Amino acid sequence: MNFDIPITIALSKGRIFKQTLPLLSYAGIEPLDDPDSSRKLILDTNHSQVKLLIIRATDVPTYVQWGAADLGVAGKDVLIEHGGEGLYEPLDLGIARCRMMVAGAAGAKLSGDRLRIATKYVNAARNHFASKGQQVEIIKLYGSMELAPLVGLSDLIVDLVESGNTLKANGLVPLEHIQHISSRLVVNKASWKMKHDTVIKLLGAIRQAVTANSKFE
Ligand code: PRT
Ligand code: MG
Repeated sequence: MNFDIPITIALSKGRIFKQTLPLLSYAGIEPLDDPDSSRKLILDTNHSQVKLLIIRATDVPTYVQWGAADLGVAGKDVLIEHGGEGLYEPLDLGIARCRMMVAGAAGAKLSGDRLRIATKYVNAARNHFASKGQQVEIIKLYGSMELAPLVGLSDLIVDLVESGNTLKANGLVPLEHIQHISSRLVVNKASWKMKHDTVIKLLGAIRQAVTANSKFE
């Protein structure tokens, strides 16, 4: 692909960066630095016009919404909490997959009066229990949710589960499936209009990579 206009893509370090790299590579984009060894927050690529921003996973939708990045890659969990304002979400990348679950001690009650739910995913948790007609008290945490039921802060938690090892190590079990989570490509609405041809071409190349990826699963 040729890039005749500047394109900025927001990514988080870790699993999203690692799993997005092969998709970008398919579109001919190769970063010139590795975010794990470099402290740079703006990575140059083999295309002088294409830059990668390395930011916190939860900040990706914000950078894209405000146009500080044209595109971004963010987990559906993060997008649900952000609300999606100012963003298009044209492509499920099928990467960084996990499940959003209700978890707690084995045999913990899932219904009852005013259950307390500790979670980082306040919107998703509220929607889930509301859809079952259940009034719950949500306690917002920023991490280590598994601790909350162990010390009586909450009855249950809502968290992401991949292998289940983190729950198990803390004596908890998954109790109820909320939804499958994967990462999505998001595009700033103004960039979608103003940089339409380039964005559409890039999207097409990444879509091909996603299809090729899914054939190996
Ligand atoms: O930590 P920071 O605030 O910087 O960001 P982050 O934790 O959101 O970033 P990162 O890279 O950890 O996650 C980025 C995205 O990856 C998330 O938004 C999810 O969409 C997706 N993802 C996929 C996961 C997991 N799998 C996952 N297992 N995100 C987090 N986890 C955590 C989970 O919260 C729990 O603590 O891993 C633990 C459970 O894993 P298992 O294998 O023990 O079940
Ligand atoms: Mg993390």
